[in-house]
Amino acid sequence: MTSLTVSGRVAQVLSSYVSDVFGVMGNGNVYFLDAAEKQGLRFTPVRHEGAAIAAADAYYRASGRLAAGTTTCGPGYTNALTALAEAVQAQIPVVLVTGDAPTTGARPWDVDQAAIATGLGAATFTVTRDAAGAITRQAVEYALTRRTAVVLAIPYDLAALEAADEDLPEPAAPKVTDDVDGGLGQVARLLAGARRPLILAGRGAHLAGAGPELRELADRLGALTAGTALALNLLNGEGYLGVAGGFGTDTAAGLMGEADVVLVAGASLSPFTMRFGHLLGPDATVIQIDTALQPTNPRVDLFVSADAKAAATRLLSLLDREAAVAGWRAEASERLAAGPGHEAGTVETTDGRLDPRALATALDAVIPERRTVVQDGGHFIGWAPMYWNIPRPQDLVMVGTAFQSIGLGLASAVGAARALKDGRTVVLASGDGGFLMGLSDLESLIGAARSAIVVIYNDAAYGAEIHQYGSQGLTEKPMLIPEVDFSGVARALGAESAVIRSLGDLSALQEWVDSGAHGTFVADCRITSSVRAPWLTEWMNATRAAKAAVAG
Ligand SMILES: Cc1ncc(C[n+]2csc(CCOP(=O)(O)OP(=O)(O)O)c2C)c(N)n1
Repeated sequence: MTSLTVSGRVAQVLSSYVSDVFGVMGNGNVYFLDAAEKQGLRFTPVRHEGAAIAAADAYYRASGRLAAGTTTCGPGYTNALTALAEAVQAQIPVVLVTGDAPTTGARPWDVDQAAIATGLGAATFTVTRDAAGAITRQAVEYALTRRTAVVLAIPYDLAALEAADEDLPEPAAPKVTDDVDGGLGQVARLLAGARRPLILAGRGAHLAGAGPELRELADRLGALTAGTALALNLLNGEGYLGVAGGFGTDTAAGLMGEADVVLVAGASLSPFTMRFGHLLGPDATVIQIDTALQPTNPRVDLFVSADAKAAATRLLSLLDREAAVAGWRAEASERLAAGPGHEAGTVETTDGRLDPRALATALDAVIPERRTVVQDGGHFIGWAPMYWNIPRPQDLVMVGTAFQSIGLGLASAVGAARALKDGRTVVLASGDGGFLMGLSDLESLIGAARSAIVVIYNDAAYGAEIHQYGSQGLTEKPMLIPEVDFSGVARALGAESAVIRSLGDLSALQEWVDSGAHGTFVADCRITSSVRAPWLTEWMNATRAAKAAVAG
């Protein structure tokens, strides 16, 4: 190896795994950024460190490729923490390259960064002069194999020192484990005996690339299929019921509730997926296949710890004869056709502002079909999965939902924009509250995106909170936001924009799309807060029931 600084060695090893780095510079990472440029890594500046890891996280979710975030030590590092927690909780591999206290001891302003990371569940790998390359590789491999966020710390006094020569062996080929069998024989027998089988896929199935095998399995069994929001349309095709949980229709949920054997692949069965306990019938046999070591929901009757793709492949060989049940899919398609879809919404609302459901439907027709949808968090979060055509699971990126954070949407849009290679448009959906929280990175998005649309569901409020707490009589003053002219802000930063007060106002966006959809367009949509999303109603009912149970 040629002579390199410690930062240079880190960048060199990192460049064999990643091509993109997001972050903000400072004295703790300036040498790393210089070295990263020399190694040919592409740096996308963000304007707040809160965006560094969120962008890298969204980059991974949109493309399946690893990216890095970088911050200076101390305040730069602490600014990045919310997104770091989200990546840990959502099991997204990501690397945060950060400066850290000198090896000679902490300065008065240093904080214990490794201890903070531990509190979030992230491991810290601190590089040394002798083994900067090996430690970098170890950190990246750890993030990839354990699907988690790691911190790669460069002590302040080592950053610019020459690194020792290192002979770095090639990374070991991933071990192929054959952890099928045993339980899977029983799974195959249960599936073969099912009269109303359902296969429910989650993000684990998507990440494992198990879509085709699970789809084939469903066809062989005559099963219905569904997905969590993070595996949207993974099992699309005959018998597909849509999203399991609050973003789905009641008709589809009714059918899921009648399944007698449910194969859950790579889904954790969160309360949202389970409709707070109401999704599956009480007598259904629930089989879970997951890389977790234990079942993740008490409803699981049979658990197999395995990769979803390997398990589905094995199940196909165990169920090699055509065993499709008769009638179940036909009944489902009849009921789906007859049952109500999602509420269309109205044109006239009591306060004269837009009905978000009618707006979402109209937007679906205007935004380009080749789209990657990125979402912030808030009450609006269901409108896109319910009303927009989002063809593949990786086209719906929701950074923040695992940790239940708002404010990471703009940052995520930056990451998704950098990840896309195929001319897609990034469409960010955000509330006004979350958008204001991440506002500094509107500038980053405008700089980074080849084609981006920002839809702000602007109800001049923290809408989710109005629905949950204002409706109980709690003071609404902290829940209100003055009506911000986002269109003006967006133009000042270099985007195109329009205020959308009526569906007719969408013509401005349509014209922008027709003229090539280049750059960033911000649609500041003035919506009513008088419409409550069904998923929130469900959540509020569940919360109320849980409180009543505690109160006895
Ligand atoms: C970082 C963070 N701060 C506060 C909250 C609490 N919170 C949850 S939803 C919400 C309101 C979001 O408002 P907005 O972005 O306008 O979307 P809306 O709910 O109006 O659709 C708030 C404040 C949170 N989840 N995360």
